[in-house]
Amino acid sequence: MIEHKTFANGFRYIEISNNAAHAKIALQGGHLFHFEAVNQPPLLWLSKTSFLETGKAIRGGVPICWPWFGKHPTDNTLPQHGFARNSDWHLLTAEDIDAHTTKVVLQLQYSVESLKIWPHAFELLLAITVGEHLSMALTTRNCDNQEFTITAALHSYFAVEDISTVSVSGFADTSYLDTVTGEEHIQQGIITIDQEVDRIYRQVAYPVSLHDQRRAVDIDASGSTSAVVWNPWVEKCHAMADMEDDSYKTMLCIETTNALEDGRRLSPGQEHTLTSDISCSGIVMGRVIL
Ligand code: TA6
Repeated sequence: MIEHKTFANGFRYIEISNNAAHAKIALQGGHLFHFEAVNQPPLLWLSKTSFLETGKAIRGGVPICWPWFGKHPTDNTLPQHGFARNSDWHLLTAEDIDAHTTKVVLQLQYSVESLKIWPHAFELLLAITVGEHLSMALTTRNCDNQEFTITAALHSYFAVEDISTVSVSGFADTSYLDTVTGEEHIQQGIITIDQEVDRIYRQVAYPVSLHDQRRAVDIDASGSTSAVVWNPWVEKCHAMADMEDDSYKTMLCIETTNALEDGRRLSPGQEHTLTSDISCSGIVMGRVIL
């Protein structure tokens, strides 16, 4: 079932329910802000104090960072993570493929406003498939007569039961830029989180997996050789208006990206698709299946 909903403040979203999962997608940002498979706890973390209002970025779910990831490379007055997450997307199609699978395609195209801050003609398509797995595919088309380069992220916030018990596998021996210290490192073994972590991993061999006490979340990707792992920890969390002080304990971002050297240069007419396919194993309502 696909329902079109609007909050009293005008914030519009699509609510999807099928036999496998339940999801909510805001038209602002093409932003998936809820995904919950049947008999599982929510996959995605959403801040209890997140804005769900026009013009304000949502804290949680899967923000689309595009056409630049992080700070703009040359102009600090431009918004962090680009403009796609705060733009109004157009719903192209929404269809139930079968009783367990629903597919939604959203579109963002260049406009007078976008050309003022990023002078390129483009089409961006986001396909979100809600089923036993969650699949997202972000396609960038160069509609310009000159080449352009993008960096991007499917900035996924995962819900975890207790950050102190979380481990992330799949990154061993991978090099990363620690953006907290500016240092380069090689990952030794699994990732655990006991301080602020903000890292861009290079040459990632997907799939990677997030484990907590109640489940394993497997993240596969294509069109990407990079990934970001982020937890703001105590002080940054406290400093953010749209996060509660102890929020860092129940979230971890593992982001499928085109970051650093993994940015993509597109010629006129060329397109690039970044995908993320996310599945869970090992749980039924909190019980680990052996
Ligand atoms: O992906 C990690 C990151 O770039 C962090 O540096 C952190 O600032 C985060 O994204 C959130 O960014 P935002 O602009 O949503 O506050």
